[in-house]
Amino acid sequence: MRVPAHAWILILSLALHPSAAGAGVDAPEFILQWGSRGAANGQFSGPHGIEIDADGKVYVVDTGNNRIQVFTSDGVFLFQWGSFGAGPGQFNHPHGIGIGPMGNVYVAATGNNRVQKFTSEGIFLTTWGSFGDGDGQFRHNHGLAVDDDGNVFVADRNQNRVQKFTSDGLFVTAWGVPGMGDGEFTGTNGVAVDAEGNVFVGDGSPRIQKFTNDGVFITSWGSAGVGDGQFNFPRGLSVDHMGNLFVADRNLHRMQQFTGTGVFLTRWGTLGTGEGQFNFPYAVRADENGFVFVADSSNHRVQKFRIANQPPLCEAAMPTTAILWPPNHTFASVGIVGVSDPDDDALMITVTGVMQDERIQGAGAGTTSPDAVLQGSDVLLRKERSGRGNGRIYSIDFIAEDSKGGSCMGAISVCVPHDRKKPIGCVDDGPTYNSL
Ligand SMILES: [Ca+2]
Ligand SMILES: [Ca+2]
Repeated sequence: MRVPAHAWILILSLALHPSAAGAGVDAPEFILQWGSRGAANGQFSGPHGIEIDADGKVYVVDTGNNRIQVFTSDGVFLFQWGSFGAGPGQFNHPHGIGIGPMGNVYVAATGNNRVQKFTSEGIFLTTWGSFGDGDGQFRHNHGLAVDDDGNVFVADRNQNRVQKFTSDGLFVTAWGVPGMGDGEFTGTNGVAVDAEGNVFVGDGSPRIQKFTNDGVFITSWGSAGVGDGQFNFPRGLSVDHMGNLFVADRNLHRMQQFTGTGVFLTRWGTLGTGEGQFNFPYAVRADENGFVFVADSSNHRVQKFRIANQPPLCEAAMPTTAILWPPNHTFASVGIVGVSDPDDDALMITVTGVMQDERIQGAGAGTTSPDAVLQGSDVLLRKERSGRGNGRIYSIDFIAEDSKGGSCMGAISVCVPHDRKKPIGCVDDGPTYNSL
């Protein structure tokens, strides 16, 4: 069989294309802000912690006012609790906050070296911790994070360690000694846990360290400086549901976004009071809806950002059936798989056109027509080819759209081979004829 130079053969063993690697993304976009300096509802005095619950409510640690304020996702004040002191529900310089899988709220207070556990409405449940060096004691606890199993991780700053507790405050383990090596700390500050239970820690050195759920060192990245992936006091950490790590790079007044393995993705922010500017941002939290909230401490406000949408990826698209057989002139329904979205958005796929490399109703190809029928995300293709040809190729164009305006266009090919001789395939003579 003579093969035209431009032709290619579609073999059964179709290889998956590697999906495009995310070499950088757009910076999140500013959505809104709330807060000003003061002690009234919706005002702040140097907020050092922030957390989002499963309903999207925003819990802000209003450090200077020794209270927790709760807002809607758009900054409407809902309720608050707390005052200065050492009693149940009172605080002394609270910093870290985390919300467990059952909705319970944990707050680490530096001044009295304890963690308090509350209901989602702020009703006191229990407390643990005191000043000291033992298990479950603290020397200025800062960041706090809760994993999906309810374990509570506390950055025990002046002991240069992270302590892990059960959801009720029973000591599980601790790790860290002073130093700059792997698994060593110069004052632990920010802590975050991803969906797999990996623990990320920021300390006084310009780096992020990643550990297993029990504190085994995995990797670290970062160096001193102002470039991408460099830090000057990475104070606040948060992992979103896609595994992106957000870092509040406090002394550089900016946010940085990484993959869970430390690949730099983007950064935003400079010193200032404008939208998207920061003044010592202490904490950052990403929710499950693509929003990022920052406790912009010295601006006494919260800023809300939306993570930039990434369009779907069509490159790895494949037909649900690549070879149609036998050629009995009936229709076969073919769908499209392999289209993905970096944000995990739901996708709508629409087949937009079908072309083929053999004439419609050609000699020996039967007298049926049309040869394809569009059916939304699927297409009906006629199992048919010319008896004197080299196999029929259907070229199917489609568009994939996410719910945020992102889209990609792609094409797949389906073959009706001339015969069953190995290798089974088709010679593509070009998408010349409209199958519809
Ligand atoms: Ca998307
Ligand atoms: Ca052909």
